[in-house]
Amino acid sequence: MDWQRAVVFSTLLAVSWCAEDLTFPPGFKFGAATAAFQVEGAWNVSDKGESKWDRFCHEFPHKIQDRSNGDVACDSYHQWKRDIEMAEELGLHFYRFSVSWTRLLPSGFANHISEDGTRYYNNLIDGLLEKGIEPFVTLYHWDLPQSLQDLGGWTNPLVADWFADYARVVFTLFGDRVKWWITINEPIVICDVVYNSGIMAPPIISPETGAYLCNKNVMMAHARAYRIYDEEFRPKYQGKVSVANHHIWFDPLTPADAELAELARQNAVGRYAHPIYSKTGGWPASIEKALEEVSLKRGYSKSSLPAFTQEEIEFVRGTYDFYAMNHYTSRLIRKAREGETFNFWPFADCIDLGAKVQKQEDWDVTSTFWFFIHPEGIRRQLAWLKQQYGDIEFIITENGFPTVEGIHDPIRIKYYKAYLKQVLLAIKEDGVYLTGYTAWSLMDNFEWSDGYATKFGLYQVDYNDPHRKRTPRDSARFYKNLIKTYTLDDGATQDEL
Ligand code: GBH
Repeated sequence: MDWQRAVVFSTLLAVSWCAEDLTFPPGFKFGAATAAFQVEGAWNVSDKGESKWDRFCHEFPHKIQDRSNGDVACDSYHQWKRDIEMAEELGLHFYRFSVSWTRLLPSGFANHISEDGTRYYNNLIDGLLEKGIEPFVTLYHWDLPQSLQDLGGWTNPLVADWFADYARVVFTLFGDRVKWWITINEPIVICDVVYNSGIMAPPIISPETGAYLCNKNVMMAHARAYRIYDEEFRPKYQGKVSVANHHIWFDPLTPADAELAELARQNAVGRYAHPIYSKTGGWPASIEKALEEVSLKRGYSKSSLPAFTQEEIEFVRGTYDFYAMNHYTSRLIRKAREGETFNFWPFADCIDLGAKVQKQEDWDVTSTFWFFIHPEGIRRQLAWLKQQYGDIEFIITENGFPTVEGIHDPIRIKYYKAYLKQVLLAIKEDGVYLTGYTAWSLMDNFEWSDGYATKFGLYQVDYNDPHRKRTPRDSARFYKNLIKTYTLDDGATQDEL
């Protein structure tokens, strides 16, 4: 290259660099996630107790797309060394996994701690730390002990006591080595999806009551666990605790729907975040009002959304050390027209707000029905959260993409790039203090009511192989490379795996 061409070339490089800075800030952390029920299998080995998802799959196989269950799943209970190896291959800074409540406490209560369960999580945690990978642990990712479900599960206020006892056991056993904690994964799924849809465990439909009882109980359970950590464990271990909310980004269909879109955000996110992250605590005022109105209209004497006492408001408020955000998809929202029927909230309509949701025409669909592609949604969601709850530390605890088959997954890479670009804009343009990103998922796994048909893995899992062989997809190479180079720039070299 002669000097003139060299000058032109470097100028072009500099210009494109300024126009688009595709690098992540130094110190930014990348991880990947799984959840116990989705990967562990070994559903009844040793003294493990039955969870509500074990029961659901066994009793209602027709509710799972391929009539499958979590009995063996990815067999991570036996394949944990390979799981650690994959995390190491990718160069992950942290691995987010969850503890199975009934593997540790077979009866659901803290009267008996399983030695076998303790050993399993000790092996996983120690193995990760040996490789310099931080364990990022979720206490509860949807697998409630069936014994507690039989007593009403998340609609029984005593669930806060049961969860607090369980949390104390987990912090006691593993708190010396685990510094990152999520109490509960996606309360909106545990409450709103479960009690509105009947497609997840338990199949109890109670949209007007169950979903809201659950909402308050989950907030109290989270706060109990947070306070226990704060008082009994933080002084010696200095870890961080939060709850991972699920976020569907709502945009108004027309400008006239702007207020409704904001109400939907408060209903989907605010109802689970405002009590914890806002300055005032308690329910978002707009939602408190809307739900009281609809409850009275339905003939109830008071709102279906249980009130917090002042003491409870103070107890829940501020129970976070960072904000954990799961995000996948977006919706457009509009006012329902006379006579329109409603599909169930939150991935579809919202009867309580008289709202219909839809996809924007130019959003691509994916292999699973609830998921449309809208990369800008993740940026707007982060900016909204910052505006609502202040300039706090954010970590994306889940984001990922579903496919059906195959090792070559250019579409997943395209998704990750598009969403991560928006994440960078949130950091650089909107000033969101975002310190980490988690890919869902490290490997294909039991995708709840989709069974094994929908695949989110960076690694493919062969379910016909007794050892559940894991093979890296092209997207695994992409992610490894991103972690190594800290840039989304296409020019960066692709590593072998
Ligand atoms: C997250 O859920 C979960 O944390 C994780 O376990 C899961 O594997 C991952 O994302 C990918 O799905 O009846 O219309 O609500 C995301 C929320 C909740 C989306 C259940 C799909 C079922 C469809 N999911 N929902 S619907």
